[in-house]
Formats: sequence, structure tokens, C-alpha cells
Amino acid sequence: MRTQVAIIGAGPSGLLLGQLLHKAGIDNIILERQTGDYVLGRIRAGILEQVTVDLLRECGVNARLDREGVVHHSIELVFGGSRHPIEIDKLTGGKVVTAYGQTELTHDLMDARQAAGLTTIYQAANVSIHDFEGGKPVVRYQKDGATHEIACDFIAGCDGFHGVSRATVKDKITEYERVYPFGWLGVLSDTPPVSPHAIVYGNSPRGFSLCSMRSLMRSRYYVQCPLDDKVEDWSDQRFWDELRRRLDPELAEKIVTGPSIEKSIAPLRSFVAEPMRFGRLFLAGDAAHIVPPTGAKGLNLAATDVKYLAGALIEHFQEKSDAGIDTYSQRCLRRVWKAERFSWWLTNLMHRFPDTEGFGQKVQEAELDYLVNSTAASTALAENYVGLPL
Ligand code: RFL
Ligand code: PHB
Repeated sequence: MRTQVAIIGAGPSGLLLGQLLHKAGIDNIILERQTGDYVLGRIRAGILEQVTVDLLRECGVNARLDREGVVHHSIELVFGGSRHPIEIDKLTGGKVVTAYGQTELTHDLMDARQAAGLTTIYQAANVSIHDFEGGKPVVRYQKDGATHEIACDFIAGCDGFHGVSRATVKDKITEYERVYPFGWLGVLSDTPPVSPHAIVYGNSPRGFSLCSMRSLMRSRYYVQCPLDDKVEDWSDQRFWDELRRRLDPELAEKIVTGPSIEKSIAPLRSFVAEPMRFGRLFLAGDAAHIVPPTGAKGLNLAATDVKYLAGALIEHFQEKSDAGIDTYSQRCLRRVWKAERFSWWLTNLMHRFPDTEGFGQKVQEAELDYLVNSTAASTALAENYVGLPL
């Protein structure tokens, strides 16, 4: 087999890249280790920045998003038992974010890929990548007991944090990492969200909490939990009780509870691999960087990497210029580090750490007080939350 761009991974990064390249007439094949259903079963992100919405529109994959996505004009911070709105649209000259699940977005992109007749090879085992430092890269994989080979011009490593692409160039990268001493326990439930018009971020002596949504009938909630907790330790009742204790009395009263339809614990990590290009191999999305979910940046960063990468590849094939390819890593990392900083900062501000007591706690309280009472500080939060300009 031969293609222009071999894409490893059918998560949001790989699917979005495939669609943008296809629109520009560039041939691509996606190799995915899992089944399509498995990929769709992973409940992850829920908040899209305008740049991500615009990219989906550019691919023509926006019909359902336009119908079902819920636009948010503000977020709320809950601390000291009361609620403090941050009007992100007013503070940023009209910018907003959209609640639309990663599952839905992935579904839409998979449907569009299928409708366009593009090749996605699911359950591709033992994917390996070769000769990307020279002019003729090759990708090998196993499927149905046979080994297959794809010759290509470029390889896009869109295979997430545990993928093979970054692992293959491990000795050529510098890694920057911070691991946090807690996780997020997330619950999805078919109940109306307690705050349908603003994502709520809570700081309480019992730890962080988050009230989000997937639609007007589906809620997504999180509470900070110890890293060694198991999902089995958390009955639905225990989860709802704990969430209520971490919110202000009015919101706690309003929460509509119901059976969880998904419950999982995710560790929190900040991670960046530099550089993001190795000859004809590019890393994009979680393959190159991870942020703690506090700032809702992971999927949005993946989308902007893909925007830069698609632009660079289109320039290569259509204009015979490698300027975009040569600056890919630099351009992405400039934006990545700003999102890393923001996600790290908001994580520090909103969570209980082992040393959040005494001095640490007082400083957190002072910063929250400053944040909601200073237009300058609220504006800095808002402009990072809606996404910095490209
Ligand atoms: P993904 O989604 O991990 O997809 C990578 C794909 O590659 C496949 N793969 C391989 N395929 C072939 N061969 C191999 N050797 C392979 N190894 C792996 C995998 O099976 C998978 O299908 O990475 P991608 O596409 O870069 O997308 C990144 C996003 O998924 C991620 O950044 C976000 O989910 C992060 N995130 C959030 N981001 C936001 O922008 N807004 C949010 O509100 C938000 N909330 C979240 C989040 C992540 C969370 N968790 C669980 C980490 C909330 C949570 C709880
Ligand atoms: C989500 O809806 O899953 C979500 C929302 C905001 C975040 C993280 C996750 O910061």
C-alpha cells in the first residue's frame, strides 16, 4: 500500500488531520490499535474553544455540533461557600466556549471519514514506524495474522500519550513533566446539569470539584480523589454526597442525582516532549503533550497542532514549500507552553495538595479573592480559558 500521509491513531487528532488533508486533496490512511467502538467508549473532554469549532467547520463536520453544542458565556468559581461568575465573553470581547463531548466529535469525524470513503484500519497491531529521517518512510503493522506495509511521504504520530510514535524517538527528545498527587473521579449521568449555562469549578477544604455537561439532559461531574482510590470504592451515593459537600449550599441543593452511566478515575499530569518533528515524522496532540484537565485544554491543543500540521503538509504538496514543516515544532510549542502554564496554574489554585494548609491555604484564598475582584486578573483567566489567539 502507498499513501501520502500515514496517520497513527484515530483519536480526535488523527481524525481531524485526516479530514483536513482530504479536503485539500491529500491522500491519507489512519491506523488505529483499538476498535472504533472502543475509541468512542472513552469519555474524555467536553469543552471546545472557538478555534476547535472553527476547524470542525472548515472540515464540514459541524452540522450536529451546531445543533447540539451548548455555548457557554461564563464559568463560575465556587469557594468559601459562595459562587463567583467569570463572564468570559464580556472579558474577551465576545469569545465563548462550547460544550460538546469528545465522544460526539469523534463520532462525527468517523462518520465523515466513512462517508468520504477514506481508509481507517482498526485493530492494527504492533504498528512500527521506519526510515522517517530519510526520504521514504514506511509504517508496518499486523492484522489478521499477516504483516502489512504502507509506504508514505510523511508519518503523523497522533497516537496519544501511550503511543508508539513518541516511544520510537525517545532518545531524541527532551521531556518535561510534572505529576500531581491526586486524580479526578468522573461521573457521567443522564440527569439535567446543575449549571447548564456555566461550567463550575469548585475549591473546597475537601478538595476540587467540577460540574460540567454533555447536553441539557446529560451531566458530567468530577471530584478530586486520592490516586490510589479505586472506582469500586465509590458508590453513586458516595459520589453525589461528596460532590454536594464541595459546592455552595444553593448548588448542592439543586443537584439532580441519578445512576451513573460511566465512572472512571484519571491521574493528572503535565508533560511536554520537545521537539515535535523528526524528519518526516510529526507528533501531534497527546502524543507530544499532556495537560491536567483543569483548564479544558487537551483536546483544544490537539486541534491547534493539527491545524498547523495540516497547513504545513498542504503547503508542501501544493506550493512545494517546506517553511511550515520547518517551523511546525516551534509554532506548536509556543502555544503548548502557554496552555501548560495555564493548566498548571489553575490546577494549583483549585486543588488541595498535601501541603495546602496553613500558609499554602491562605495564599490560595487570597489569590481566589483577588481573581474574582480584579478585572485584570479575571481577564487573564478568561482569555486563557477561551483560548489564546493562534
Ligand atoms: P487520544 O484521544 O489519546 O487518541 C490517540 C489514539 O491513538 C491510538 N493509539 C494507537 N494506534 C495505533 N498504534 C498504536 N501503537 C497506538 N497507540 C495509541 C489510541 O487507541 C487512540 O485512539 O489522543 P489525541 O487524538 O491527541 O486527543 C487528545 C485528547 O483525547 C485529550 O487531550 C483530551 O481528552 C483531554 N481532555 C480535555 N481536553 C479538552 O480540550 N477539554 C476538556 O474539557 C478535557 N477534559 C480531558 C478532559 C481528558 C481527560 N482524561 C481522561 C485524560 C477530561 C478528562 C477526564
Ligand atoms: C468535561 O466536561 O469533561 C470537562 C469540562 C471542563 C474541564 C474538564 C473537563 O476543565
